[in-house]
Amino acid sequence: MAYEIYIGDRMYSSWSLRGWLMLEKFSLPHNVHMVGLYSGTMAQEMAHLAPARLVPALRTPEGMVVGESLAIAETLAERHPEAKLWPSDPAQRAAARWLAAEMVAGFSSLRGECPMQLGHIYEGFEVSRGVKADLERIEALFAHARKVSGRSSGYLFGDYSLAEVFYTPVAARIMGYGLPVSEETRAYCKLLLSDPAVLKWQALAHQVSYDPEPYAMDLPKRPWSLD
Ligand SMILES: N[C@@H](CCC(=O)N[C@@H](CS)C(=O)NCC(=O)O)C(=O)O
Repeated sequence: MAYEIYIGDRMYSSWSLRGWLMLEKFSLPHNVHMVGLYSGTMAQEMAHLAPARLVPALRTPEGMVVGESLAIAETLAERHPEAKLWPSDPAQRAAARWLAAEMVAGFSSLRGECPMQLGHIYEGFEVSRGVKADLERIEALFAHARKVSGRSSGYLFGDYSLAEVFYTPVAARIMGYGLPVSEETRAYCKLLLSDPAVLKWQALAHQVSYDPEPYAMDLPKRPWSLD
């Protein structure tokens, strides 16, 4: 029996990426359903999942529908304790939940000004005060996570957890717009984005093209690379 995960796009939908990673990275069997995020058919294609109306949305093997990334994450973590979606240690688990919750609720400048895209690296992006403040906050949260876990590099809590799921699209924004962060944060972003699951997602993203390109910026760009 498999989960059904509804997503909208691979190149641009950060929430879709999170919803899929929660299943893919923890080896939870799933089928992917793509709905028309940019074609105007999404509402109709998701009507049977109401009141879920955004991507990602999850349907469990028994038919229960869950919307909202954090609710999906908690549902999966509760149903699959053996998969260790959250860290086992209570203090680390609390910190991981904090990071995920703050991601869902915050960083509005970064999210608004640097839409996730996995296609290319923009050059010359001018960092606003708001984006700078969001980056500083993200790095403060990473520092807190590392203090709690005692891990100075690699995944924040030692093993891959939902914290990584929630921050992978943040890493894509940092790398995709060449945003100024510490070497440690850059190394962490590269770790998240070189994950085989993310590379698989990114390769599939390139199979779809849009005209005009969503969220295109009038800036020079170069091919995607983590160098
Ligand atoms: N708070 C939601 C956000 C989900 C979300 O905004 N998804 C976007 C796609 S990235 C969406 O469905 N947009 C369609 C719309 O707003 O009509 C979550 O955590 O899952």
